[in-house]
Amino acid sequence: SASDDAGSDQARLIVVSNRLPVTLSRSGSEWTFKLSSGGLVSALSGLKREMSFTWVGWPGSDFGSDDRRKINSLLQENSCSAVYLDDETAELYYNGFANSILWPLFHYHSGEMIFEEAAWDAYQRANAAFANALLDVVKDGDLVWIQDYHLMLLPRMLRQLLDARGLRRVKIGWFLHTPFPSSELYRILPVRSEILEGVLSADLLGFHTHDYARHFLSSCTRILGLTTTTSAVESDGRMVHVGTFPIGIEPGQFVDALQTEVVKDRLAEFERKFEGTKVIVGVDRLDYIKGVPQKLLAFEHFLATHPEYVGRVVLVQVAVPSRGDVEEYRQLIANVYELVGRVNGRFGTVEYTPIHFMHKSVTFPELVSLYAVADVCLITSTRDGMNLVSYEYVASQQQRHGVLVLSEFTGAAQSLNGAIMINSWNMEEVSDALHQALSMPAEQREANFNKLHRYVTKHTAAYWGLSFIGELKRVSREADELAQL
Ligand code: GDG
Repeated sequence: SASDDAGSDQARLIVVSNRLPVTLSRSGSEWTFKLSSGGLVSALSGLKREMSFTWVGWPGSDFGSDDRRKINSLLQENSCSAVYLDDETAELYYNGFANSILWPLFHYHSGEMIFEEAAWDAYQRANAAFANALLDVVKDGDLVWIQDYHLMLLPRMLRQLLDARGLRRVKIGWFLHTPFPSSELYRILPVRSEILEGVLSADLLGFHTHDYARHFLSSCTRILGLTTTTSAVESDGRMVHVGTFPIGIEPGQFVDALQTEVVKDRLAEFERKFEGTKVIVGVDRLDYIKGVPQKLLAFEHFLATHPEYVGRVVLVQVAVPSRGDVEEYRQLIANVYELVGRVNGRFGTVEYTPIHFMHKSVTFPELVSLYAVADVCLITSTRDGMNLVSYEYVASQQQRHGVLVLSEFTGAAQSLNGAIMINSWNMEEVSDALHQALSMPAEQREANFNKLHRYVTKHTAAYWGLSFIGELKRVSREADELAQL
């Protein structure tokens, strides 16, 4: 199994991501350390229980050289190591290049992509800073697992530095959390070759779905003229392996939370509040890929075409603030506010508010209580690497066997058999799916839930991490054996 494979020897693992999963704060001269939450943190906390690793990333600020010394030792005690970037580089690399160029392009929003040379320069500087910082951490024979679109030049930059020092037994993996787009779209990127070549110095490249891997491979063929198979690219005389590793969640976190007093109390409150009313839940970072306007329009259409549901169903939408310093996100916020106001104005009464809209994040117990009370979870992403909200809803629905209505443009749609699949651009279809979900007989809900639940419980975050690391070790052993022939 993946787990035996990953645990079989004692290679050290180093995980690298843009942001360290920590919030550092100071009171007086004392620094304190708090683990922050988020998708990647949850995913890797599953892996952490199975194998230990050092986490390398940007700590969130430049800090001063005096503070850095204290921060570094605090981080070290917690198996973390910081890559410091000056504030201007950090801003331009993260917001300017990663979030304004690669993010829209990878999610098929090429219209939003504005290529700026200064942002590209900062992206190169930041990736180089990561490569240099890693040299202090990495020993020969280590496994380095690089995360996501922020660090696509890092495999190559790191490999060059390591080769120059004769550290030839370090193995590098890279995993993409977003979609990889069709080569027809990817090729519009001015630095398309540099980015592909950047990741091709890794030994193993991982994607959420077969389609993303396939798009990546055809970009390598069409743009770089490389020879590919369905699971490898030949680059610079080396085989670079390409695989599919769908991420998951830790379902136990949700099951355990449902047993706590806070969640039980809150759930009982919600049940009283929504008695006689069906609840549809939505949880999204307020990002244009999540299709929140499409969701609101479809809900409006549903109420307009099914008047018997007016007053009897609510949409509870959590919209977590995200990247508010990028222009496209500000426009999205204005658009969403207007739509919420319109639907509530059109169908609301003194007794009835159709959409409960929160533009803020909620606590974990609040989130679990909302998942648990909801009869339906509605996900309308127009593109989404995986979408973990769909998994989390299933993990919280042991009691109710609620219905998942899931956009076919999420990675999750490839795995979650048992959901009602929708094209989120088709308002009529989403509205029909809501009707079907709200009127589905209990036996069918249970049958669907069982299929979903089996998948979510087996394909956990730990399973994802161990599969990737197991495969990285396997392809490395294979390469070492070949080299000895
Ligand atoms: C990227 C890819 C891919 C949300 N609101 C609250 C809250 N959350 C948590 C959820 C979930 C996470 O945030 C969101 O994960 P998603 O996967 O749905 O979406 P992205 O943030 O866009 O993640 C995505 C993922 O990376 C992993 O590879 O699946 O496709 O875009 O865990 O629970 N948590 C709390 N309060 C909130 O208000 N506590």
